[in-house]
Amino acid sequence: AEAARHALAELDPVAQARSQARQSPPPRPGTAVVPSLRREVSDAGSRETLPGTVARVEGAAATGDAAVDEAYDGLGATGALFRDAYGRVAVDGAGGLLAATVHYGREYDNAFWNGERMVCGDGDGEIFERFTKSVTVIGHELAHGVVQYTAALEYQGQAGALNESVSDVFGVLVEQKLLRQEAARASWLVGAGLFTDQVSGSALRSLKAPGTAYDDDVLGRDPQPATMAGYVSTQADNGGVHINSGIPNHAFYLAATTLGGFAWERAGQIWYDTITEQSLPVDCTFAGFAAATLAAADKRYGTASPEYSAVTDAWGAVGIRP
Ligand code: ASN
Ligand code: ZN
Repeated sequence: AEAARHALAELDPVAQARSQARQSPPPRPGTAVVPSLRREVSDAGSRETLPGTVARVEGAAATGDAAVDEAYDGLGATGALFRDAYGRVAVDGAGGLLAATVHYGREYDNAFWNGERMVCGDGDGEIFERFTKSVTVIGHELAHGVVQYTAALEYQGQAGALNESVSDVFGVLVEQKLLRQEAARASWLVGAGLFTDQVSGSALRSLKAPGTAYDDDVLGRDPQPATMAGYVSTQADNGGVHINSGIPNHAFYLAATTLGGFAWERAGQIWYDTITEQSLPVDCTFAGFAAATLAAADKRYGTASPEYSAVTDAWGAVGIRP
């Protein structure tokens, strides 16, 4: 946690922009300028009313409220991934606000994207700690926003599981880039550190080993399958969107670890190209998404590339034929 906090401070895009401004001469006319991110964190004061009261805006000093400051740093790390790896400025891709509300509700055991902002509860202290503790969760919620503005996958069935999976993928990539972790060294966990020590579990989900993130008396066992052999047909959870997401999650993990190096660079680029350039139908199936990742890999790297092979093999390994 200390290392992550240090890394967050180091990679703070505002601090980076300021130090670059000090070190380098002003850009000549016609030179591209990297647009800066605009963050805004509000405080719901334990009510369930949004957006709440603005607590910290871009460039303002830390407040001392851990949830506010963690949200601010997590918005920065997420904004930095999308901008610096993929050239996307903010969630809307047009330099809009990166917005969050914290201290939502009383003992609220979740975080979500409401169509405009990330919203985080403080947790009940029995099962969950505050949700801002996990930068992967912050990345996950904001990635729901990116999907809303791009592929707009409906939140139902396989398309919903893809929506969830894309959020998990970019959630873990936010952390991996922040910590500059190579694929082979990363935890591939979403929501590590959210459970209290009363829960038997390490995280909400694992892309490396879906189905193993927790096994607890109260919560039960992590229900995620890693392959189509374990696909769960259910009406619950919008048709199992948080369950079957394990399958495309694991395909991403396999592609990224086969390629090696930094997962946000080639595997992440292919997934980003897929949601932004492949005109996915809103009711996209797993097979349709797999085919689109291959089309994206072909477009950027060609069919003879290691990238194309790694993605092909990854979908095969989880039992999906594009
Ligand atoms: N934390 C959940 C998610 O972002 C909330 C939800 O189910 N909408 O997927
Ligand atoms: Zn989600």
